Order: sequence, then C-alpha cells, then structure tokens
Amino acid sequence: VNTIIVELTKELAAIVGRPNLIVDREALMPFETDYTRRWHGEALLAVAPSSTDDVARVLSVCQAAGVGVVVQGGNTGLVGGAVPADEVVLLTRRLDVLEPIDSLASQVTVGAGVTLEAAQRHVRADGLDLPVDLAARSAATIGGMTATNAGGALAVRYGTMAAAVAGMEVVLGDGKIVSRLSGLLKDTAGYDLARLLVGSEGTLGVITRVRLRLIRHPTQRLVAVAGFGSLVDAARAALTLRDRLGPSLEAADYVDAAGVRLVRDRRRLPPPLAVESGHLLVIQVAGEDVESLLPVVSETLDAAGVTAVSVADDTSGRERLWTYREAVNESIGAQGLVHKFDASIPLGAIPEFAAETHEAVALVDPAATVVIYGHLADGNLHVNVLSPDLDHYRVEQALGQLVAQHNGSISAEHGIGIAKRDLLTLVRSDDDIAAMRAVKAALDPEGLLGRHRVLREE
Ligand code: S2G
Ligand code: ZN
Repeated sequence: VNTIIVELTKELAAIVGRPNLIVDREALMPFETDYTRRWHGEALLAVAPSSTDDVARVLSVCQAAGVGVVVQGGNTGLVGGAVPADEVVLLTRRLDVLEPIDSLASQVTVGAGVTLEAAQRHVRADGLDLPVDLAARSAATIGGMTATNAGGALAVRYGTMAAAVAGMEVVLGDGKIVSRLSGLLKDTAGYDLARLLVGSEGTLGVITRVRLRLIRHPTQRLVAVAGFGSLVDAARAALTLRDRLGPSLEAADYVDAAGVRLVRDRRRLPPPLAVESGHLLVIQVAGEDVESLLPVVSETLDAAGVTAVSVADDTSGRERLWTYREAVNESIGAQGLVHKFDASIPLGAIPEFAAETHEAVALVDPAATVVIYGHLADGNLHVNVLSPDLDHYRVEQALGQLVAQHNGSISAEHGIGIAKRDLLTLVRSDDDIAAMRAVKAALDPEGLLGRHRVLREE
C-alpha cells in the first residue's frame, strides 16, 4: 500500500498543489472522526481540489490506483457518512465559489464547499434567503446538505434541499463531469440525473456546484414558544396551525422537557415560560401583516390546551427563543456518548411512538435518558438516547423496529451513512434495494465512491 500512497501523493500534488494535500498522520486526525465522536476511521490522505476539473482529475487518479474516496464538507453529519475507512478524504472546502445572484430567476449557483451561513450572507445582502436553514449553519456545507437532502426547521414551509436545488454539477466515480446548472423550471430533456444525486450521500458522484432556488421572506416574522402538558396537545397545535396558517407557518419545532433542561443547563438560560411545561413548541409565523394572524395562533393554541406562551417579533428576541430548540443537539453532545435516531413518523402516530420509545429504551437500558425533539409538523422526531453504558446496537434495533411498526422512515433528514445500512431492509423491499444497487453500479462501476455507505458492499 505504501508505494500506492507515495505514487498517489505525487499525482495528487501535481493536480492540487502540495499545500492542498494532507498526508501527516497528526494533521489528518480532525478528518477521521465525526461530530458525535461515535465514528472513527483512517484517512490515507486528504486532498482539497479547487475546481470541478480538479475533482475529476483527483477521482480519475484515485480510481486508477483502486483507492476509495469519501467526500467531506463541514463534517457535521450524524451517521458516519464522511468518516474515512482507509480512503482518500476529498475535502470540498476550496470549492467555494459564490456566483452573482440571478435575480431574474431568483437563483444562485455556489460551490459545494460553501457553508450554509456564507451562502445565507451572500443572498441576504439582496434581501433574499435560502429556503433551508439548520442549526449547524456555520459548518454545514451546501454540497453536504444537497448530498444528504438536508431538512431543518423550515422544511414544513419550503421543503427540504430537494426542493431548493434547481440544478448541480457533479463528477461521477470515473471522473466524468455532468453539469446541469441552467436552473430552468421545466427541463425534461432526459432523466433528471441531478435529482438522482440529491440524498445520495457521496456514493453516486461528487457534487461540486449547486444552483439554489431563493426565497424572499415575508417582511414580518414572529416566533412563539408555547408550553403544553402533553405531546398529544403539542402535536395537535402544530398540525392545526399548519392547516389554518398554510404558507404563513414557516416552522413548528418541538422540544421535550429533558431537552429544555439540557439547553438551560448548558447555556445557563432562564425557563422559557412562566409556567414549567413538559412539551415546548417553537413556532415561526411569517407574513406581510403578522398582527392579523395572531387571533388564529392564540385561538389554536388555546384549543390545544396551551399552558403558557412567550412571543418575539424582533430579530434578537426571535433568536433568543429559537435557542431553546437550536441548542438541543449541542447540549446533548456535551453530555458524552449519545445514540441519535432521526426518524419520520406518520403524523397521527407521533404521540404513541414517543410513549413507546420511552418504554422500549427503558427495556433495553434502564439507566438511559431519552430526549425527543424535532420538526413536529414534518412528523420528523430526533430521538436521542444518553446513557453511561450505551449499547448502540440494542437501542438502534429497538427504535428501528418501532419506526417500522408505525410505517415511518428510519431516516428523515440525517441519511443512512454507515450507521443505518442494516436498517434499510426494515423500510425498503429487496427489489427496491436491488434497484438502488443497479444505480450505484451504473454510476460508480468501480464502487470506490463513498464505499460502505448507504448500501453495504455485497
Ligand atoms: C436538529 C440535529 C441532530 C440530532 O437539531 O434538527 O437535525 O438529531 C437535528 O440531534
Ligand atoms: Zn433536524
């Protein structure tokens, strides 16, 4: 292997320049584990190409050397998708172009390595915004969010990244470049190859540029934090608000009591509401005249049995209220080892699923703490299990079975990565998985892109 690495290092240095190659063991370490510190692996080396053409050359050289390639953007993924296993790590951080906004089409093309925050800054200067937002915005990249079809809090209003992507440029496993960046609303000239790569998690191609649809937020936004005595009540409020407010509802996220407690401890925050509530709903309402929407909001919350509400319509007030939701992931992570299970559950089954989740985890690990939070109006719950002696496998099996029993999905927005490959058969038929394998074989015949991810190698 050493001779291959020495040869590869020379060839890659010739493409990207030696300073954009990392071979030193120490320097490689930050790229060899993930945000949750659950996944670890060895990088043969890391390479940071600066253009689509360079990515194509890098992939061709790696393919010729028979070496696997894993793509890494901000490394904020939660299923081990970007952690190498004796592979070359292809860093997207130098794919950082911010093209001028196409204001006629209300679209913009950016490099895959551009962080969500940088893309937001770029378009907000023109009063526009991205239709997807999530807490990891300072590190999560547009390429990684596209590759995982990221969701986030605004999905209930604007959809996931799949709805935000108007086109993309990708390099396939063998170095071929496919570019579809025109952003035309209607373009049925052949299969929609770009659409196929959204959610492919770096296993079908390397996304190098993404064309995004932009939105113009309504002029007024209001955030309300509402407390409820049960998840049934909180879910009823979220779904009724979605039906009665329609496009005026931009978000309806949920945090349970355990989640609020962890955030308050970590961020040293006062209680969000005058009345201690076990179930928190964080709602974002937007419109040209938000005042006119308040009667519907308060009527709906009352009918659902709200115990207390706190509202804010100025930027700092809104951000303060969102903190009770946005800081949950970080506050859980600070507790140590956690098992994260991101699932979609049919809306009607959410309260039952949550109750059964507590029972199922208690059976597997009585010492565990369960935190449930997420994008309630989407039916997307993030089940997080903290325990001093965490048994990932047993927790995962219990939760996977529960999700399947409720006809949910074992992955709502985080993807499969390494973590959930063996859960696929719970929710996908053999023929379905065989079709996925056929696509993988067609686009990455050597099977070197994102090996071991999504589909176990046969
Ligand atoms: C969120 C982050 C990860 C998790 O905060 O919406 O997607 O499952 C999650 O805790
Ligand atoms: Zn989420």
